[in-house]
Amino acid sequence: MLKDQDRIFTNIYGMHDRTLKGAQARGHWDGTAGIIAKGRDWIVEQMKASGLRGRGGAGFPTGLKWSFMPKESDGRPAYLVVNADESEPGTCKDREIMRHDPHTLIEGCLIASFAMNAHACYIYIRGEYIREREALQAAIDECYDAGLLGPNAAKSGWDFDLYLHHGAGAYICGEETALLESLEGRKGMPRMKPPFPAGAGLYGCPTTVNNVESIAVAPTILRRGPEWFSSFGRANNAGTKLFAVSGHVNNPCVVEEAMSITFEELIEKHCGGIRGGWDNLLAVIPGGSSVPCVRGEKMKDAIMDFDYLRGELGSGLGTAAVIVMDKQTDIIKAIWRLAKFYKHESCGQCTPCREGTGWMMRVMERLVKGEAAVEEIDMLFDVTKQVEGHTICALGDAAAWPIQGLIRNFRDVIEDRIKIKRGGTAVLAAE
Ligand code: L3W
Ligand code: SF4
Repeated sequence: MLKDQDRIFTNIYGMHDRTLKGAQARGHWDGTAGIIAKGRDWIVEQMKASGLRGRGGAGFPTGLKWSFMPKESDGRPAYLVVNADESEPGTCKDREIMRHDPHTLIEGCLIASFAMNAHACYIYIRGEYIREREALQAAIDECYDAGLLGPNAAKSGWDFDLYLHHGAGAYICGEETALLESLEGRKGMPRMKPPFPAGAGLYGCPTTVNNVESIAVAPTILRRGPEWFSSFGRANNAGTKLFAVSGHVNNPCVVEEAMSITFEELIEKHCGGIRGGWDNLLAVIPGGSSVPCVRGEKMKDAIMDFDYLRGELGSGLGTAAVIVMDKQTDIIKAIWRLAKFYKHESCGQCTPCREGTGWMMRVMERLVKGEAAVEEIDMLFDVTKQVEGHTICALGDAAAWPIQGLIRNFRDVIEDRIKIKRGGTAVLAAE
């Protein structure tokens, strides 16, 4: 179990003073100018050496992403954009950072922006996060008053402005290019990639979009050293990580733990166990609603990191939003609810997603009631394969994967429901 002295987020439960004074007393904003004085290359190399992988879902190496930004300005300004549009079902870790530990994020914005030659940073916060917006804005205001933001920010010699922009409730605005469109004042519709934001992002300028947690951990990594950070977790899966555990555990919570902790340890140490005991565990979605669910019996010894969950279980760490479902759950209905969510949130600009999400949702609706033919299970799976990888952004994949996970892991449950509905015999489409 991670020791308290190794936790980056020292106020994740809001037990301490979240103001600048309190944050400084806990070690934040310590030696910020000294870190900046070491220069861009040093910062980027340290971040690469730490092994930090993006905490927003895709796990892209953070230092590498920062290195894509042009070293010298070509006349265009560079921007850092923080993706705080936390909307992935089950995900509520960034909320806790912004509510209770906002200075970790603000200090990270300054250092990361300097490393990427950006004098301005926008934090795009989920519209529904009203209290978090207030807490973050209050912290930003404090920093301006204290000279930590603005001209010669934190006496670093770097002029830096930080803006908070709030969304209006669209999940798709968490996709980085839709977020940029929205920030520019247009409808949040994803752009084709490439070009990636590092080449042409906000207002056509070099831009890096990073998740809140990725930026908020950077100052501590730079203060304590990349070796300290990479001493947690396994190779290629380094660091500490916020896990948001919800659903049928006795004590749902957000907790910072070492990456690669086992699922059993995570649940027993921090969540008071599974409701009704381990024998009552049906399924887990280990990384936010976009990754496939896994059968409960495969999860107990699972290693909670990118490579294990994807490589061994065909799922993913995603945002590390761990959704636990016990045997009282109607798993078909739970996945149908996600299908409904993705249909609702599809921006509609590409056909496989616009049409496919509705189609998948309608078949799922019938599977919930058992009003389908057994062959339709394979047909539904085929359709998910037509959607996956054939769309402009990852929402198409995100809509397809939970259904694939259901069919792979719970085909027996789907078939049984059809049989029961038809009076005990599986019905074929030809009948
Ligand atoms: C320059 C290249 N940059 C990749 C950058 C790219 C992006 C990052 C990752 O989707 C996933 C999605 C959700 N040159 C580059 C490059 N980049 N190649 O690296 O890119 P990508 O395309 O792998 O992922 P993505 O489009 O950012 C994110 C999944 O995460 N997810 C959760 C999402 C929800 C939230 C939330 O609520 N906070 O994030 C859960 O699984 O489905 O697959 O920056 O530009 N050659
Ligand atoms: Fe829009 Fe869906 Fe296409 Fe993404 S995949 S661009 S959400 S229609």
